[in-house]
Amino acid sequence: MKLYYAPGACSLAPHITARELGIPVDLVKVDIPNKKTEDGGDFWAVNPKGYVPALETEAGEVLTEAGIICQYLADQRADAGFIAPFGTPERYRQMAAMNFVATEVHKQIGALFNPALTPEMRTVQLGVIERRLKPLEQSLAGRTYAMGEQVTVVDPYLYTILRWMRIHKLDLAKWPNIAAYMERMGNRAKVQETLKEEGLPV
Ligand SMILES: N[C@@H](CCC(=O)N[C@@H](CS)C(=O)NCC(=O)O)C(=O)O
Repeated sequence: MKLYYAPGACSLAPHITARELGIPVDLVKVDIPNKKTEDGGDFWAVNPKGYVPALETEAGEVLTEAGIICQYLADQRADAGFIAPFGTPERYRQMAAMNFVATEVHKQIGALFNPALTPEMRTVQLGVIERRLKPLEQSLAGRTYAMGEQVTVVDPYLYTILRWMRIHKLDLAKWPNIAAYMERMGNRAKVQETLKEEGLPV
């Protein structure tokens, strides 16, 4: 399988997922602004949406959307306990959490990367982020991982996006449960291996 990624981007989520599960993936780095793969290929031809991550499966199909790629990878190792079986209440809880990360955390924190963001819009956006982090902070109280005591498919995605808080200089001190969660995730051996592989600070 080939994972198209950019260091530190949301593609880090499926990359961590693959590592956690021992699934070998060939990494293909993408120059996002120029839509070129590292070997000079046209990334538009891989993903017409122009963004990472994209996963080319063994069957040659290209899957996109970070949360879906993470679930696809986890389903390849269904017996690892990283994802609940389809049709179970727990799977729907995990899917709801993945959707929350995708639409309410990823897209809201990701909006801060927009270079055209005015100071006024940044303030508005920070308010939205604050409202999304509040229930997250509450849900992490007394929990080791996003869904409970066991690490699941939700964690690589949540961790990847919350890592961006540091880039945007958003202080995690006011979110002690989130800060502790980030430390726990960051200390996982497979997470550290993945960060090193992408050339990111551990
Ligand atoms: N809906 C997509 C969004 C992916 C996304 O925003 N990727 C960013 C990096 S984190 C990117 O490649 N952006 C470049 C672009 O949109 O042109 C997903 O959930 O995977």
